[in-house]
This record gives sequence, structure tokens and C-alpha cells, in this order.
Amino acid sequence: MPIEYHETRRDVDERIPVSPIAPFPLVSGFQEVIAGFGRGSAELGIPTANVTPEQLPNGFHELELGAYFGFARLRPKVTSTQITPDDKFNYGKYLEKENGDLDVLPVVLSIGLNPFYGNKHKTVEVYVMHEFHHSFYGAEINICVLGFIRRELNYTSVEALISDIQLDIEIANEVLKTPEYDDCRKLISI
Ligand code: RBF
Ligand code: MG
Repeated sequence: MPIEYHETRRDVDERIPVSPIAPFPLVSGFQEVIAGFGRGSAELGIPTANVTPEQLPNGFHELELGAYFGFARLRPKVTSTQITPDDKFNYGKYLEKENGDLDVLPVVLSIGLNPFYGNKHKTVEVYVMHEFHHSFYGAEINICVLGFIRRELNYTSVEALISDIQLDIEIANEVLKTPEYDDCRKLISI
């Protein structure tokens, strides 16, 4: 049987198979949410949770730079540190179960050097498609990567970057709701 693919939207789009194909699914295990450059929320309106690339398991290091999609699940980090509401690092103390913050949530990821910003080192960042009421630096996140959307690009304007990320998000949502991908939630649900 030949492999079937979802339709592509842009020239740069990779063909996404109707079911995940190796090396996917790739599960990260719980990773600490570190501080990024702060541009995600401030400049793009697309806040991302960054993790340390070197801490990720093997399969992640071989991934091409670009945009990916999958699911992720957050959990607060157990700590004896006293946390006040003004602390930047709250270790996920204010994640709310009732708001669905601890559910398996759809994500898009950027693995890259962000040529638009000229980073020197590779970053791995996750945009979680969910409305949080608080930030969660220092919490832990388990990421399940399910497919490659497109390679990393440079842009001439921040608007062009934002509109491509928005299309990445649309593509991810469309594919993740199909049973073949939705079923992968269980890989990180407990
Ligand atoms: N930055 C780039 O310079 N080029 C890209 O192609 C690119 N793709 C992205 C795709 C997704 C799904 C996300 C969440 C981010 C992407 N970014 C890209 C990274 C963006 O520059 C970064 O999130 C901000 O600089 C905040 O660190
Ligand atoms: Mg970030």
C-alpha cells in the first residue's frame, strides 16, 4: 500500500503522512521549561516554552531544523522553594487543573537557529495551543513530536514570520484532530 499524505498548503510544506511515520512519534520525557529570549510573547504574541536541546533524547538531535507538531503535557515541578506570585520562575505552581492546563495539549514546535533573529545556538521551543492564565517557567513538559511541517526559514518581516507560524498552527490542528494522530495522546497521558 502506498503511503497517503495530507494536502500541503505552501511550497515549503513537507508532506505529512496520514499516520505518523518513523522517527515519529518521538517522546522527550519530562524536560524543564527554561527562560527563552522573551521575544515569543513580547514581539510575536506567540509565547513559547523553551527546553534545553542537549537534554533531549537521541532521536531529537537528528531532526532537521524547522517547524514540527505534536502533543505535550505539563506538570508542576516539586520544589521546597517558597514561590510568590511575582517570581518569574514559579515552577508551574499556578497551573490549573480546572483550566485544562495539565491535559495533553496540541503543540507546534520550533527546532532552530531562528535566522530571523540570528541566534547562535539551537533552540527547541514549544507553542502550546491552550489559554493559560499564568506563566510556568520551571515547570516540566513532556513533548510527543508527531511530524515535520516545514524547514526553518528566514523572513524579511516579523509579520511574515508570524503569518507562517499561524499557518503552522492551522496545519497542526487539522492533522492532530484526525484519529491517526489524536490516538497518540495516550503516549504521554500518564
Ligand atoms: N524563527 C525563524 O527565524 N524562522 C522560522 O522558520 C521559524 N519558525 C517557527 C515555527 C514555529 C512553529 C514557532 C513556534 C517558532 C518559529 N520561529 C521561527 C521562532 C521564532 O523566531 C521564536 O519563537 C521567537 O524568536 C521567540 O524565541
Ligand atoms: Mg520561548
